[in-house]
Amino acid sequence: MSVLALAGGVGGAKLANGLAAILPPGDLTIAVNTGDDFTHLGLTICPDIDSVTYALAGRNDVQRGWGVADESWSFMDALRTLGGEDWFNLGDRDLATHVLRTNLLRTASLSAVTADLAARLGIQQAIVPMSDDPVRSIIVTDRGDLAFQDYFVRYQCSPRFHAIRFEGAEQARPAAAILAAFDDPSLEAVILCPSNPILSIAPILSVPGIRERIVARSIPCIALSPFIAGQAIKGPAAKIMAELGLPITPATIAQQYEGLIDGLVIDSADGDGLRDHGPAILATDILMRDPADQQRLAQQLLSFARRLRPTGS
Ligand code: FO1
Repeated sequence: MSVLALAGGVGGAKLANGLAAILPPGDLTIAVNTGDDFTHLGLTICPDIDSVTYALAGRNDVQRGWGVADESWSFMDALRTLGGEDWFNLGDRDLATHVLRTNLLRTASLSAVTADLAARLGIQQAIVPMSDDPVRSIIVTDRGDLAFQDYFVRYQCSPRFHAIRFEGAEQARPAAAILAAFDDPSLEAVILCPSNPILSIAPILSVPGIRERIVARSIPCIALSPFIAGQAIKGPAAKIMAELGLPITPATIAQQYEGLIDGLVIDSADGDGLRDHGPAILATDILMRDPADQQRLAQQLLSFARRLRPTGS
């Protein structure tokens, strides 16, 4: 079964890892959010690409949720001593990725550099930025418009969330490998990973052509809820939904993806309240505690996809 997965940070990386474990490498394309990318200390940082890459390489820090395991922080210590900006943490091992990427980007596209770095780490699956053109997520808050990492890391998501906009999206084109995945007759499912729908998946869908291709498809599109029993599994999704006046329920996820998905995977703790309207529901244990959970969920997801017929067909 050939799959295109749209992924943001931690939740996306976990499911991508599960899918990578059960699908032949050539059958998985992971389209990754680059709205969080920014230039910091002269380096191009692509946090979601890094989360997916480190997870598939088995190098991710499971506790922290971002960066590399067995990390050391000499660079940050030295930077602090020199009075440099220290609100964004770059571990010593992680730093090598950003330095090499920044250097490679002088002569190659982000798609090519991402594929190159993944291959150097022994990854066979296609990890693809949503676009090679710059798209930047800007968070509209009660403290003004904030670049994504300022909102997320510098201010720890404490400003009140009003809206998000995607600078550069109108001019952006989907990365060639994403268009190729959509055009591949063997593509059997599009998966919206259990990433934050507003912060992580919406930027991918903002790239002209991606949403349209999902809507026009003749294959199932399935989303995974990032909520369990009224709580976000990780990150600020619950806080943001509350600030937007939206309940922390699968119905909110179904609403965010209205017109886009045929199926929604939710936690058993959330029941099946969507049975009578909206997408088909698979209720199961969606918490991915370890690689075994990731593979089980990926397997259940693919079986669900096989059973579904796309909207309108
Ligand atoms: N997240 C943090 O909460 N604090 C950090 O200092 C931080 C540093 C960092 C460095 C490299 C990288 O690839 C990711 C990093 N992240 C950090 C994670 C990142 O900001 C977010 O998890 C994503 O942008 C949201 O998906």
